[in-house]
Amino acid sequence: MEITEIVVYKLNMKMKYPFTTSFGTEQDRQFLLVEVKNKEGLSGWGECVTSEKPLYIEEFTDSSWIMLNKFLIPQVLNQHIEHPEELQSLFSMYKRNNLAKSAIDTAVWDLYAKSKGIPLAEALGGKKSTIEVGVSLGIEEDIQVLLQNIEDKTNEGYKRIKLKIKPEKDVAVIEKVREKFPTIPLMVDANSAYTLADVNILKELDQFNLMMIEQPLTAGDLIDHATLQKQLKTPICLDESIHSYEDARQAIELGSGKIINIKIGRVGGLTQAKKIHDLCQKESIPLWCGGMLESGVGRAHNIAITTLKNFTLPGDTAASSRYWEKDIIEPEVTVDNGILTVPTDPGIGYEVNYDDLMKHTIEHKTFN
Ligand code: OSB
Ligand code: MG
Repeated sequence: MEITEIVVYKLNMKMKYPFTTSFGTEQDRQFLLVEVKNKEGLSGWGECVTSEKPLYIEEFTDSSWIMLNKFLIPQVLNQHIEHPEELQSLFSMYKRNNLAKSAIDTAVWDLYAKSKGIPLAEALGGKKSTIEVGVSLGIEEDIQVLLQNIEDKTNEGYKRIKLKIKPEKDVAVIEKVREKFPTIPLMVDANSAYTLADVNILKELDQFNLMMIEQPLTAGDLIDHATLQKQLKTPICLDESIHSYEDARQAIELGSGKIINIKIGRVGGLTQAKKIHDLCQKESIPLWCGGMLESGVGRAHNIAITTLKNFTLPGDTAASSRYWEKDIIEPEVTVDNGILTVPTDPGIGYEVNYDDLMKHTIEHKTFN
């Protein structure tokens, strides 16, 4: 493949509903799309899953824009690339900035699969034709609203419900949820809102038969999570602590958790995601694919990686309509009774609707 042109798009896209986590509320998604084009006129698409502010992770949309423009795009433009794995060595001298790296990595994987005429899932080695999905629900001020959201999503057939928690919005909330829904597959996500001083609160969650507690402690921490896991019956799932293969290896060695949520962006792209997948499979650590409130482009990549064997737990890759009035891809991602059918067209298997893309684009830049 020779990448002859790259376009970066900065989008503002309003979600149907606000989404509240322990770190804040988001409704206006501001993120980037990267389009890589080859000589033959094929386009590969990737999403930079940043937000306007660095609240979940240190990167943010404007920082990634600079990272892409100044450092990453010059590394791949007009390069001859046989396989997307070659980006690892082209990017490795630049530290972190995984969300920006992932935007190009995923676009090049899409282009690669399209140039071979095969679905991205197949290019990655995925074998599943359907995947199971769950849904992540934000914190609500009013418990009745939360209970209604859970009921709606359960009725739609989602395979598990994930609830965001934070201090003061934890044990009492989950107690009410379990009263009404005693047996649904349920988990919680704290987004790093606790410390080891809160161990008694976290231990109280053990009574609710949760599938897991996602990222209770500081982003990046592995040591305190290992200490905490020894005191909890509920498995800990790591999100903000896993940025690389090395993080995953160390987390497994330390016993920092029993499950890993892989986000393609957070680990720097599909090549790293696949490498972490293979390690976790060998080490019997179950995986699921996390979400970043993506547009259809990022969602399509999440679907493709989830077809790998060790993604055994339902992920956060819900239907387009859970987030958007109208997604920017065609067809939109649909979920039927918690089951998502993996597309079979080449590459990501969805077409970007250029008119819809442009409706949400506030700035774009072409490199050639
Ligand atoms: O921690 O998994 C998270 C959304 C934004 C940032 C972090 C997280 C989330 C979600 C929503 O939980 C996942 C989704 O529905 O895309
Ligand atoms: Mg999370």
